[in-house]
Amino acid sequence: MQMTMRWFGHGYDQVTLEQIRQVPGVTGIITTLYGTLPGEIWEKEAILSLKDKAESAGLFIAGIESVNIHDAIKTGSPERDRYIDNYITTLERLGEADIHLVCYNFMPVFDWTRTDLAKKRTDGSTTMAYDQKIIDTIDPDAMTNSISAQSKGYVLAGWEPERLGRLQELFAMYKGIDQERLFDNLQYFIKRIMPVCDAYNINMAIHPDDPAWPVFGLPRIVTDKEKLLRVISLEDDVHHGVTLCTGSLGTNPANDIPGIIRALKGRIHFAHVRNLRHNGPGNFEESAHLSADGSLDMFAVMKALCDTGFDGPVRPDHGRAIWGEEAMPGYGLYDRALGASYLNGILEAIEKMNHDGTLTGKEQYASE
Ligand code: DNO
Repeated sequence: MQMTMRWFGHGYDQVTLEQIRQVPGVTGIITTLYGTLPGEIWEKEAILSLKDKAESAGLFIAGIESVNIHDAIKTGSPERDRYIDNYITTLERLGEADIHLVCYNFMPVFDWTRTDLAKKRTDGSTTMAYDQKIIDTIDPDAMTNSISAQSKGYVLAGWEPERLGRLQELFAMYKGIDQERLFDNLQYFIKRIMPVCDAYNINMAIHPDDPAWPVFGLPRIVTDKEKLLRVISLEDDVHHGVTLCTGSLGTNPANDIPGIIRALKGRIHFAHVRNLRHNGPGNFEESAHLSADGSLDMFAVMKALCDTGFDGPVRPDHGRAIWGEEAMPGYGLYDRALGASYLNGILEAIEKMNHDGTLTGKEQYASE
């Protein structure tokens, strides 16, 4: 497993590559060309310069998160082929630059959704939180305004101003798009891009929907084991895989994440590992990574990833804002560095348990 951290690029991220390089065990970054819009072809020079920046800092690009999907592709509108052609060109260029992992999502209109970006916790830290009761009383514009007001001037991933300025138009585009149409449109996209993924050995890793249920009546198709298995079955090609995001799937307490990991064996190409605390139905907050601070068993998650032979990039995911750090909500350095160290500790323990001949832990967790 390669321990990585997400980095948004110069001018977007307050964290530097030099800082990331000093987090123990972190060797790679997950990054993107943040300024590009969905549907644009990525410039070769820009990809190579991003790669060069990572390598000059002693790191490497372990994957791209994300090459975003244009809404014409998600809705299956007549222009989709043109945008898929563009996507294919971007994939070719990434492959030529020796980059072999691309994370993306197929969520309509909104990417991840929160109602509070700085909820105060009892230890004085702040964190991102979600309460369905609040969503039920507001409209999408009100939620967007509230997220923008709390973003501290940062452009949040998935909340790019270009999209948010077109909310009504986007909602109109998705009129009549139900779950089945979304599955069909995803399949069409995957079938068209797989030849280039095969040629360049690029793993595509679809990100689950966050939270794992429909928001504002928009359909969501990547929310639980059954749907993930359906997603995978859309194309029998190993390059068509999943980003296992514990924070997204974990929003629904009914999701057994180690069980999902085992069911997706061989098709998980990337892992986002973080914890969250369920406060009630449809109500959660992002906790520290430590199992005891949240509702997820992080040891069981890491163990399931190891047992199923996952050896791709993993990253700590969102962190709380701690120690007075001024940072993009969810993406400060300190708590994510603590998360990476904690996950590395779990990995060391698993490795040593497996190598000393006592596989007790493995048996115990596998049988659950
Ligand atoms: C939020 C992230 C998501 C994720 C995209 C993948 O912090 O987990 O924005 O990057 O959904 O396309």
